[in-house]
Amino acid sequence: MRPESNSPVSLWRHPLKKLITGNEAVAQGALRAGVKVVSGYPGTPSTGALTSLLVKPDPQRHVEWSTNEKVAIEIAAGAAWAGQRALCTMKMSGVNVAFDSLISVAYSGCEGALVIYVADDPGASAGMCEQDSRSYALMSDLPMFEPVSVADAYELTYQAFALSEAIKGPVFVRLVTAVANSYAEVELQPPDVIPDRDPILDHDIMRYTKAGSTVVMNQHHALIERLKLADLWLREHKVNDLQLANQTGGVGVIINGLIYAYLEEALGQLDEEQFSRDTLSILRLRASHPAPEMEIRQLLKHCSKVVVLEELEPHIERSVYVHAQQMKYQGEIIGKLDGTLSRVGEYGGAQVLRGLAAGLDITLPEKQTRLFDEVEALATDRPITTCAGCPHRGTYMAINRALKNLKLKKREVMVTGDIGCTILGMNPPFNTVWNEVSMGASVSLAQGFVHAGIKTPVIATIGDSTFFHGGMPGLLNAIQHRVNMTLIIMDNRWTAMTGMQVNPGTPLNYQMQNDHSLDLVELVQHMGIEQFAVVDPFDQPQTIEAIEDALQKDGVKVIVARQECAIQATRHQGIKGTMQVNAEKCTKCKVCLMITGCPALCFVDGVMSVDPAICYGCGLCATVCKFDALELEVQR
Ligand SMILES: Cc1ncc(C[n+]2csc(CCOP(=O)(O)OP(=O)(O)O)c2C)c(N)n1
Ligand code: SF4
Ligand code: SF4
Repeated sequence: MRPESNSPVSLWRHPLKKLITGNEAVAQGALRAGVKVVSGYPGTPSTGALTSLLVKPDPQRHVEWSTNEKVAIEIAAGAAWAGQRALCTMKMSGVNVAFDSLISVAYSGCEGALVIYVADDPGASAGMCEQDSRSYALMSDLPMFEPVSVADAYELTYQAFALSEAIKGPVFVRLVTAVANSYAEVELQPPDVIPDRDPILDHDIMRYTKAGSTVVMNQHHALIERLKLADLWLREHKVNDLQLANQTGGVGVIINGLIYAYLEEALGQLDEEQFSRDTLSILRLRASHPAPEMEIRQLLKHCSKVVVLEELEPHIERSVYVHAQQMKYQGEIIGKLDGTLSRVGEYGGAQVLRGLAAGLDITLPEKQTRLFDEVEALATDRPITTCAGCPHRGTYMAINRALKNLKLKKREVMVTGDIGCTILGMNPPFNTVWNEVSMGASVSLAQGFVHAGIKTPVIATIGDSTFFHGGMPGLLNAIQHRVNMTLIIMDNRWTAMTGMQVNPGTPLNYQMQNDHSLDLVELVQHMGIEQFAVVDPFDQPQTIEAIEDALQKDGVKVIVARQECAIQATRHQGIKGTMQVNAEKCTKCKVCLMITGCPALCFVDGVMSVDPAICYGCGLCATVCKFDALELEVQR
């Protein structure tokens, strides 16, 4: 890609070695490509890419956290339609949100560059579905790069911009958690200057609307043609690599993305007397879509067995079967569809080794596989808890107390949950929340439970960012259909779980320059709700009363439980204070610990104490001590 600008020349003229993460590598690749507009919504493991671009704002580049991924992709598409280079970032769940627009944008293509960075999470370390976003590349006929390493993420993001402009269509870059979060030293090239392009105003309704079947079908044809062009471009730029063994009739391995990094390790584990490296052919994919037809066919022609090594869904494997069928291939295809490998979980050396061993007819000693299985098992269970001083603790304590006061059993009252730190109300000691689906789903799920005929109160709980992202349409629906439910919006002013990004309700002094802050309370109370209250979850009597009140009334009731996230509040203002245990008054009943579950409370050797290093001074523990044994030393 060549600079086309007379904008200020960067002082950075020589390659620079830097230790960066995979996320930062995507950001650096985009900077190198002269990206002008960047939008995204936070989500582990993708968040770091956009965050790193916010560190040093450049007046020529617009970078923002958008309200949700659909908004983000529409912003990036608008910029790319106007001829600029745009990047949009999200985690895999975000593609589900963005896809309604993305498929339409894919049909229209773009004039500038549109690169979509998506981070998948095989192994579900971030706690959502093990979604394979390659399915979206297939569904939308968009090319997808799959970098193998941090350095590759840098290189291929840069290439993605070039490919997008070459074919005039959006391009995906997909990382997995292990690449997004790894660190490596990468040689960064001086960035291209941002092209000084006049924005295009293209009034082409045949391209940019879906008005009529002819329009849509023409766009569909064009989309398919762009994918063919992408195939040629990828071959021309040698993105994928086929190494055929000297002899025919051996084993061929097709391997994509990060797991290529495990190939050498796995080969090293095999007994060299049982196979010869010279008979092994390898097709290494750094772009899995479009699957490289020519190379796959060459490999099939050359080998009597083909092993397909890919995490999650057998996408490449299926396309190998299609080509094999068309070529009347007589050999064997080994992967997931024959049951050798699993569609579940992150792949490492173990799975690569299993696949290779099956292809090479080598029986692995049981010890070798068991060791890997044990490592996998170790990685499964991790308890999660809220921080000391978390305001959500106060909300869940108040819900539980209000139910008790109304003589309702917890098991009889449906409390729907949502994404974010708010979901931690599902865990002991609260055990309040029953379910979690997707951003905003708590509000509409609750309505389904009401319509199902539940006679006890139905409560929905949601965080502020999640409410802005996807909860608002659900609330509008509840208001329109006059559903008897209580919505509790836990407004901690930040998008906390993903690392404290701003959202529309974050106070003005933390928003980007020129941005606004929206008052969630103002917004919601004018929506036509039967009952509305704003409470401080650290004020237990006030919060309990508001919840009890709401649960006894009909209609849509909304309570905003507002108190800043303790982590952010500590950063900005320091802790509120430190709780002390008065040993003379403490009866060692442990009620404070059992009700709050606060990690700052410790009961060791028969003595209750508070860890001053993590206590925030929220005061919640003191509200449940009947003996006034907890005394707050105020510090602010
Ligand atoms: C579609 C989608 N996008 C992004 C995420 C990642 N994500 C998980 S929790 C969360 C933040 C929730 O923030 P908020 O609702 O304010 O609750 P808090 O964590 O602050 O309590 C986000 C963005 C996701 N799970 N799904
Ligand atoms: S990060 Fe903030 S909102 Fe999340 S658990 Fe900790 S205190 Fe609560
Ligand atoms: S005041 Fe009590 S509940 Fe609050 S952070 Fe300190 S120990 Fe935990």
